[in-house]
Amino acid sequence: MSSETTKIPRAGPKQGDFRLSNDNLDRVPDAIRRPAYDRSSVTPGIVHLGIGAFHRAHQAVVIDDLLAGGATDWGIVGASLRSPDTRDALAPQDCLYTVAVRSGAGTDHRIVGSVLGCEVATENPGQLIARLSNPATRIVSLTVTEKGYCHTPQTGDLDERHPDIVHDLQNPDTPRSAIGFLVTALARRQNAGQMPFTILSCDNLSANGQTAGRLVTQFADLRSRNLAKWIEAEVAFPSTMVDRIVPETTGADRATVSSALGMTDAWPVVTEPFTQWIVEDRFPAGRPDFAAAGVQMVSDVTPFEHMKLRLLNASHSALAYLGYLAGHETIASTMTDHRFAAFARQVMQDAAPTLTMPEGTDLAAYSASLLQRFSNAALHHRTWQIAMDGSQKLPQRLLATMQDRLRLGLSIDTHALAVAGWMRYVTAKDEQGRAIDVRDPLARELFEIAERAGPSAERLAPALLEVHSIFGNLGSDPRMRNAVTEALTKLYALGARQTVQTFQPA
Ligand code: CS2
Repeated sequence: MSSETTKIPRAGPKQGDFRLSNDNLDRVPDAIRRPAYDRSSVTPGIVHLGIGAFHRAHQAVVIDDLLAGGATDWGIVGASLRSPDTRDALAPQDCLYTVAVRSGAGTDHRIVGSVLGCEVATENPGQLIARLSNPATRIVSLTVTEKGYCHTPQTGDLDERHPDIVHDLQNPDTPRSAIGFLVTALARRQNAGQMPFTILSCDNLSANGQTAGRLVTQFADLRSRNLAKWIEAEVAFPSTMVDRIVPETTGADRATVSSALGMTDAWPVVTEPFTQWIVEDRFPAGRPDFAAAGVQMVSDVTPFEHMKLRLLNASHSALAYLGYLAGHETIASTMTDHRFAAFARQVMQDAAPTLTMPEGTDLAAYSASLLQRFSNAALHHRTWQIAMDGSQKLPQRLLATMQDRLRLGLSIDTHALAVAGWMRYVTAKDEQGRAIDVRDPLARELFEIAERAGPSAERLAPALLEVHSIFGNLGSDPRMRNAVTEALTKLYALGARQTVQTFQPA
């Protein structure tokens, strides 16, 4: 998932004197697909919080298809919660941007027009609250990354001591967090006797809709019992499974896309051919005909969400930590070493017995397709990018599977090695002693634990396992302690490459 820490490359090529914009669309080469509708007749129906690369390569493309099919009251207004970079890049180009789909077969460019405007929450919180409170806004979708939910990852409950939550309780009209914005806008709607909007979480959390619902209600309850009750009764929080690999856009991407366009696109997105969106069908305030654009509408997304988190995201994180430690810059380069590919397959195989899937789901075929997607060398998906925010990702990607496997009496050695890779990574020193730029809300705390423990698996593994917000009770389970300590011992002794090479599943 794209993060708001992503920086837009500043200097870039100038393609003639032209910049992608409504006026210049007819100068784009004919082969490049562009909005097949009159953008001036589109009105916003969706506000999206966290308009990063992932949203622009996924949901906004679906909406672009629906607008072309005539659903013209479902345009998107995006908001960044912190950084002005996306707005600064998109505003001069009427929020048009290119989606570059890359694979071994080449690149397919498409210009997307579904984003009608882009706001920066911190600059004008009042404007965003007004937009959310406007009855025309019927869906508020979110990709604010795991840490954007201000919760304790292990329990899924609101972290009432989170600085943004503390701030938003005291300053309801100038919130900082997504939860703060949602609750203030919902309170306005309740006071005005209006219907609420539907909240559509598109982040990689388990039961993302339910989780968002719990957090919004818990926060509202801190403000007013009556508001919390109204939210419980009236607001829908459908869960969704979202899937598309979208690496952060680089300066080189911007240059190649601009050259294909013959004009500058300051902020294109680069992605893979695969895209999937599964959505629970609960939209009391209305919705576009998602299915017409290939979205799977279901009554319960849980099995698909677990499948994706435990197969795709789990093996992604495993490859990210261990691959980074072994000196691989990207996932595709890590996958060229067949031992890493075999390890990723094992992570998926070990997750399979913990999943209960609808009849007809072929987990082996799904896993094989994931391995292929990870090997897409046309994507420069950095291990460092995926390694970000591990403290927020581990519980739903790796630890839930370990808990289930322990319950089933199965070995947890494969996942223990992935967790040990994370532990070695958050020491902030790689195997050559070079600094690792660890990005994680708990980076400081984890680093201090690592400093106190020193480079000793016997000390480091139990110390990190005590971080309750990540590991909960699993951290004190002797089977967990033994498996992780053993894996970390090997990592220290042999290094990541060799440890993975000698890895034999039990
Ligand atoms: C990745 C995901 O950055 C990460 O943690 O595992 O963003 C992954 O690429 C997407 O979930 C794929 O759908």
